[in-house]
Amino acid sequence: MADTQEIVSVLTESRVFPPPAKFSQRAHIRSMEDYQRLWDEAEKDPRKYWGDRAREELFWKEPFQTVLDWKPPHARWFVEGKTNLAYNCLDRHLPKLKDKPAILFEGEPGDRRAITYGELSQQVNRLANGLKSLGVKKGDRVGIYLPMVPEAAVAMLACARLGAVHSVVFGGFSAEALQERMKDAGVKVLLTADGGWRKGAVVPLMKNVEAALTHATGIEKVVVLTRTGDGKLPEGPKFLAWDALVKGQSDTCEPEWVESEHPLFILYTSGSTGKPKGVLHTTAGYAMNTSLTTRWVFDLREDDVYWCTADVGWVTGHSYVVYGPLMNGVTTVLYEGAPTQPGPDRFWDIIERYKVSILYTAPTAIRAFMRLGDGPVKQHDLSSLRLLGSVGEPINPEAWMWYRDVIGGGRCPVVDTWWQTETGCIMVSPLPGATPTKPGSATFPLPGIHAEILDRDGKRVPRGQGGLLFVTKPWPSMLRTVYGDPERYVNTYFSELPGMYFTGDGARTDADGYVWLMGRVDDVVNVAGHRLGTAEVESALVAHAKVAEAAVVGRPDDLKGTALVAFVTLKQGNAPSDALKKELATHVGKEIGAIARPDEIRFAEGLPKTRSGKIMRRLLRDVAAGNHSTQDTTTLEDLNVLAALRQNDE
Ligand code: 6R9
Repeated sequence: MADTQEIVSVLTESRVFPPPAKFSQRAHIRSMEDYQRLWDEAEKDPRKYWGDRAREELFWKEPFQTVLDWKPPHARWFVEGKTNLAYNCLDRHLPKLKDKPAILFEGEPGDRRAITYGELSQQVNRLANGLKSLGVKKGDRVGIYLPMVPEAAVAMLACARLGAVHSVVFGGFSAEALQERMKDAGVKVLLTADGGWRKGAVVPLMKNVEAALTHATGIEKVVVLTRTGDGKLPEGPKFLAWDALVKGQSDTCEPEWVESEHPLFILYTSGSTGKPKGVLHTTAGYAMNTSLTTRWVFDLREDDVYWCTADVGWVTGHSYVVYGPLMNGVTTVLYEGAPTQPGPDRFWDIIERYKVSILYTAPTAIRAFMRLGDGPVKQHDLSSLRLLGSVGEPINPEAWMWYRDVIGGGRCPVVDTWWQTETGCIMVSPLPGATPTKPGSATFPLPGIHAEILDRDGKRVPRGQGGLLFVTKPWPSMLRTVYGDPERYVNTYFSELPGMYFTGDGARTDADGYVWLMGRVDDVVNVAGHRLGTAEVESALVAHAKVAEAAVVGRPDDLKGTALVAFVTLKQGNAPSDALKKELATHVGKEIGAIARPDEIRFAEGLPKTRSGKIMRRLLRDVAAGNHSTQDTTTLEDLNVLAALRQNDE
């Protein structure tokens, strides 16, 4: 839930920053009149609007006739068309951009590689041919568990070229999390590496893969890239070296021309209940929206050096590290490691050396840099920057101002972009040449995106009031289903108000109609920009032999946005201790990944419950935050439990 302090501070925010005139003059969208014109066009005839965009944005092997087939809540876009996303990212640029860097890579240890569009295209084709030789065909699922190295992009594009469906798992996830996802997606081939570099140490990807393979996963082959080790493979016929697979493969590969609605990828994300959901995106709608929003929101120009710091394991990495920039033919920076390795100025050093012009990062990172002070920033020349973006969680006005003033030198527009794994692309965001920005507001929905703030009855809430954020009309890059669980798609996203997509976020508009995001209204928390379901962490905790019951809630945190607090009751015969706290935290790390490790574990005799036995998380949120609850406790089964939890506080 939103931090109340945050809400107060954004409510009183009155600063407005119009786009710098020099920026607007050269921008794709130059004024609010231009924005309004596009908005009206999309509103008047959405099929014409999106159809035109799709024809402009993509190369079509076969044209579509039907822009949208909408049987709520199921959408099919650009129905008869055929295209290929790898072709759109690479081949169509080659006549002009063959020798232009597509990727500027920097490893954490300092190794560097520049890969041109020509070279990237060859690498993708070789790997695609290699995958074919392993029997990968259109529609097969391929797992990707790699560090942030160029091969991660190569792997995604090779899948897209073959019409295989990729499922990337963030390298920070554990063996258990990997195994669960691979099994759910029915992955046939897994592309991985021996390890990756993070904070000067090796992330043991291969070890995790081996552990995952001790369970049934259905994986037939594991292709291993050498990154950190000596190239020795684990024993067994499943394992194959990446180099050996691509060696001798042809560097041309005919793209598989797929239908618009052919699945492109499955990406697992946390929900309010149960296991992570496999969000499924299809080809053409996703590609079109991603390409368009990258150009408009980041106001891309041919000579931009664009750096999105997200990992390819998250949707931001899919849409705005790999597909969006490459579809637009710009140069994208890929950095493997931690932001402060080896020193607090690593990011600024990278920006200075590569002359990065657009930086897109998360509020958590910005707040962490803010804490380090202006010193590390001032050591570097950041004058190449012309635009700054933020994503992943609400950005507090103070961090926004620091970003603008200290990183952007006061001259770069800041775009705070709201979107989700499910939306595929940016939905609510300033257009930097047009929109006057306010620190902490994502401003307005993009043209054609009907993001609306409604109450539970579907009525639009008046300006100034809070409500739930819905998207009331379909858009091309919306998720199509939850992989393997079509009912969950309907229940999770379209049951609050039938036919309308529920985001899970609370939001309000101010007197000028600006949108202010207020955080999740469900049991999803955003820890350091990483999306987690409290239910997942709870189920990891109760899987521990000593734990009877667990409830996990978010607590506002200056740095991470939200910190995780776990309330745990123990099975009889087990005593609370600091050692056990450590053991439980490690256990969660093993079950899910380090990002899910609770920041605080509190042992309790009992958890507050309603008479029907539901844990009252809203009360626990107050206890965790140290607030005296003003909430209604009439349904609380045992008031003593609450009193005891509070006492533990003192
Ligand atoms: C892209 C991404 C989605 C959730 C979303 C919301 C939060 C993302 C935000 C933001 C406020 C922004 N979120 N961007 N909240 N302002 N600019 O992060 O996808 O990992 O699926 O998370 O993140 O709560 O619902 P994902």
